[in-house]
Amino acid sequence: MHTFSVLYNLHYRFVEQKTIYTYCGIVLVAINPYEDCSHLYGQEMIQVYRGVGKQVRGLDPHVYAVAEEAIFDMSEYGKNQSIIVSGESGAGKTVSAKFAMRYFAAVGSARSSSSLTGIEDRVLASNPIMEAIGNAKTIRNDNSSRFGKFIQINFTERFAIAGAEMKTYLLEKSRVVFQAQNERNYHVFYQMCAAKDDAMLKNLHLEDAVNYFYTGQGGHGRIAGVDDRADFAETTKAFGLLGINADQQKDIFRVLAGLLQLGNISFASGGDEIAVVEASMQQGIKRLCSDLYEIDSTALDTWLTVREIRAAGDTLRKPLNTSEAIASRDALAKVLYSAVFAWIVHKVNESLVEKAPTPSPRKQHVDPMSTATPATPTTSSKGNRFIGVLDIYGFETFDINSFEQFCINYANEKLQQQFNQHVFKLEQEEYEREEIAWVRIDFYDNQPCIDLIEDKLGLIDLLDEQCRMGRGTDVDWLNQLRSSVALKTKPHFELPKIQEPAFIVKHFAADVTYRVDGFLDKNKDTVSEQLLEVIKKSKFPFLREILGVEEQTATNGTGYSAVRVTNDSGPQKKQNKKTVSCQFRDSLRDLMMILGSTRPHYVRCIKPNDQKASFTFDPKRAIQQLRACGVLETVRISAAGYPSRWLYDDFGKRYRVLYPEGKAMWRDQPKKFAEKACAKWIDDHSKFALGKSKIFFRTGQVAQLERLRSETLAKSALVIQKIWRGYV
Ligand code: AD9
Ligand code: MG
Repeated sequence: MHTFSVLYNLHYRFVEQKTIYTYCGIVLVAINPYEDCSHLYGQEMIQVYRGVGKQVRGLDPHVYAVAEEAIFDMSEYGKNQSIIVSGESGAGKTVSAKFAMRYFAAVGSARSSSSLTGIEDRVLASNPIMEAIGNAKTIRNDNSSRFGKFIQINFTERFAIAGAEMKTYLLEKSRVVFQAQNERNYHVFYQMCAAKDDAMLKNLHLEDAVNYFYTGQGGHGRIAGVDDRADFAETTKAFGLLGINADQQKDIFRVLAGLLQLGNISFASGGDEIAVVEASMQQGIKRLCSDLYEIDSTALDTWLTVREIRAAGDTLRKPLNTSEAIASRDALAKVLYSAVFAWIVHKVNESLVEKAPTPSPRKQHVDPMSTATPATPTTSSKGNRFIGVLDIYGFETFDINSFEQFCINYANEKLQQQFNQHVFKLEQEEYEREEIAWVRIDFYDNQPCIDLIEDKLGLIDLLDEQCRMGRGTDVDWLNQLRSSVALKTKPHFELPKIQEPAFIVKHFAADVTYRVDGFLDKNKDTVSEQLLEVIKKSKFPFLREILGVEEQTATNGTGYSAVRVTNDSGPQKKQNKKTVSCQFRDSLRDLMMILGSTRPHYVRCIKPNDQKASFTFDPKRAIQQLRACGVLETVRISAAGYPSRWLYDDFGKRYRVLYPEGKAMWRDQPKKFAEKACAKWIDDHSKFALGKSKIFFRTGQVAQLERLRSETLAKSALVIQKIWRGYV
């Protein structure tokens, strides 16, 4: 019954009224219009919501309303806030998150003094940069986020932006070397190729993107409606705004151009299945080694096709076959790309720390925090409050799903759980605190699925165990899953009916079949030590810098021997034993802790059809998402519980006209007043409940009281008019 009416309402508002936002319980539902709706987001729209505070729920639903509510709650309750945007791939999370950030930037700048140096612009400029290096076209979304992002915007006590800090989560590295049909590598590569004659890219010998193996696997590489060349200009402008100067930009592009060259190195079989670099590659290798990376080409040639093995104190050289050589080349490319990514994130963060203004006693008086801001990003800016905006990769399923989808969908499970706990637990606790009798609402608890993934002897544990055994293969791991007694009892784990190297996880959003090929390598994420060493000996300082070479020498002088580079959000660390999935589990745990310490506001994005058709609503697709993400349950909880509540004092003040018999009771005994007034007007006494400090109402009751209130006020106005006329 509720399902139908929710669906009907959303459909009506979306298709007939072209309204993309609707509140469902505490959640703002945003349906992707797939049409330019700039009129909804202009400066004048910001003005509509700005400063409205608590009453914002009375205005049209909007992502700006949610942002305004967060600012109000931050000031009213002195608590950190978060805006959690969720929904499947292509549903509109990144767009929503950007508008929330735009709102904060507008509000934050208006309240800050004019002497501040455009921190708001810098916060916004981080978006095109992160999209250039972390978003790509998939078959689900032309601008799909391939990393998770939590941006914490710090506010001063007067709600000026005091800086920001961005944390990123697990970038999809495999995309750097592989793209499925009709997909692309990260946007930045296509932007560079489209702008290859730009002065910034001179001497990089760039060609069209289709000419590179790393950018051409998915097809022609163009996206309808996207001008890569213009986007290149936007990316460089944003770099500039964030203090990454032209020389540094050139360095970044040089490393990326080198990656494209590297990817074009192919191998031939030189007999006995031993790989040799294709003879025709010499020109490309020369470019890469002398012009771009300034590395030793003989060493590169050698270590692309040979691996050093240490056994019992001896070192042996083992020639690689062609597929091993390709894997080795690709591993290097992935390491280099993530190093560039991490370096940029680090720089962006440096620039988002509000520089301490020239100390002036007056300024310090107004805002003591601004001078206390440390030089490097940190969460410990005491006294400041923050609003975090979370925009991660949405739940996704493709024809073939691998380790990346496993991690992405795991992250979405965690987020869904956070939502359940907040909505259902919080409501429950409020009723208990207020000692109100009510019936518990069952909700779909996804804890068992999370246990399956992250618990002891769960999927991640078993994967790690297999990775630790030197010779384990993907299929060995699958066999372990097949024979695991523990997994047999898990309702969220299944094996496919047809014998294929895959397993199925029944996620909250859908069942997903994961192919096991590549899981082990992607989880280990190792690169040939010798190959990396070749790069580290480069004469190109930036290349050494992103690989942390100089930093290492400067700090302790030891040789640098990292073989695993899995940290997306900071410079590389020395050998780190943790596997990718383990690190991801830890970082998700931290993220949940941060979110748990904030007051969350939820935006649920819905993808209304799979054709990207404008204002087109496919009820089947919508219902599936509404059901999966718990929106229907929040509506149910609103209907079965008491969605509206008033503190007795506030209730008395507003509705005193409804019980004039009580005289000053509304002020002196507000609880008694509420009881009397409601008993007088609401026939069904189960429609309201008296808590310890608040009165609670079922849906529709407050609207009814409001109607009565305005009628009574109108009547008394009429009486006054009559009396007045009687006098004259
Ligand atoms: V993913 O999980 O990162 O693959 P998102 O982030 O949920 O996904 P995104 O925000 O990138 O999806 O939206 C996809 C596309 O839908 C955008 O590029 C727009 O073309 C379109 N979109 C989404 N929201 C809006 C909107 N409010 N107004 C207009 C929108 N177009
Ligand atoms: Mg996105």
